[in-house]
Amino acid sequence: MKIGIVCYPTYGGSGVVATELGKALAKKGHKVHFITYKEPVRLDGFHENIFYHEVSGLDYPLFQNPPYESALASKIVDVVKFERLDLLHVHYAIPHASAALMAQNILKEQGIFIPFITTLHGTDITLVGRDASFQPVVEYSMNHSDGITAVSESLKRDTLLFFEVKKHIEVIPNFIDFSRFKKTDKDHFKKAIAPQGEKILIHVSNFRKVKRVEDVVQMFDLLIKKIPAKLLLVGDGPERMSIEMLCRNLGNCEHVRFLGKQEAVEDLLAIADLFVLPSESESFGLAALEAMACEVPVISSNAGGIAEVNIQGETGFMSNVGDYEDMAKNALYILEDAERLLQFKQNALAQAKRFDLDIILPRYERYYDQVCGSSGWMEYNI
Ligand code: GMT
Repeated sequence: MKIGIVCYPTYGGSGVVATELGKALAKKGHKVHFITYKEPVRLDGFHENIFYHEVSGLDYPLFQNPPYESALASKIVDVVKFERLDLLHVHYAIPHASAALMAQNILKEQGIFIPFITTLHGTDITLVGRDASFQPVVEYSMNHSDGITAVSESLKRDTLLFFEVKKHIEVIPNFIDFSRFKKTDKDHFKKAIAPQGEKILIHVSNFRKVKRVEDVVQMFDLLIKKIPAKLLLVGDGPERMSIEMLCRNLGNCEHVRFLGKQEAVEDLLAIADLFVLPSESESFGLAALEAMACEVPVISSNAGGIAEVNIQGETGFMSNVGDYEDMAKNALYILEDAERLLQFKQNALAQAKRFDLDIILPRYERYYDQVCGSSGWMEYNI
């Protein structure tokens, strides 16, 4: 198939999933065309089946904000026509679903029919999308998508709660590529971070408010009063400064390392004993799944779809949002007993295997066939 993928090219989860999906589809022989405003961060190296089309709009003095959605729709029209795409797959509803719909309508008038699938990732529904400033457009473009997928049952429920969606929503969870995310021996690195054999906790996020990174620091502060430990904070974002201030106020800076944005997260996960994800809202928690694939148990909140990934008392523990005392208690329970920690690590890996790329990718392919077949648009496109 010739598939157009529209996504955010940044470090965010939706862009990562879209890029990894595109790469995997390309490996299986599909021609994949990425349509984004910048080359996606995970789109490294050359592949004969991968193509990249940059969206660039005019920066005209009249525009306070350049109208990206129009530029994107125009680019989609151009790529679909020139490359004769069979299907568009847009990740993150805002503004990708409405841009795809606009492009579809323009192309229809020219006798070209292109179905599009919208994949909902999380904040496009739970936080931003349901806001009155976007809600009608998101609802309309979902209802006019030829297919909709959500990354968890929880996100599907939220979508049906906040929007009047008349279409079926197919749940296809996030996936993990075990050729990249697996436990490797990084002992020299472990010794550098934790020279006295301290336990290593890790948090990876975009440091947005919704991630509640302050709870990571608070739970860690309680934990180090009981056992020696180090905390790695990976990523960057708007909350970074206030988190640094919190560490200073708590006086635990010497045990906390801010590592900023890191490309090879798997190397850091390789030395970690616990992953911490206390999010206020989380549709799936891809970062937690990546940790589990590297045999790292998870201490998390029970928000959104996290429960579909982290199994209570088996792969880690979940607490109510904001209850960092309970998170510290659970972390101590796992870490204080070596055998128990090993069992949790093994369970984490076993659970991650359920989300193996080799299992999830065919589900997308089947859904593509189903949507293209049932839209009746495939025949127009040949
Ligand atoms: O919040 C992020 O980390 C980025 C955000 C996005 O849409 O770019 O991630 C969302 O999509 C990921 C991939 O499907 C999910 O694993 C994350 O749980 C989800 N984030 C939230 O719901 C807050």
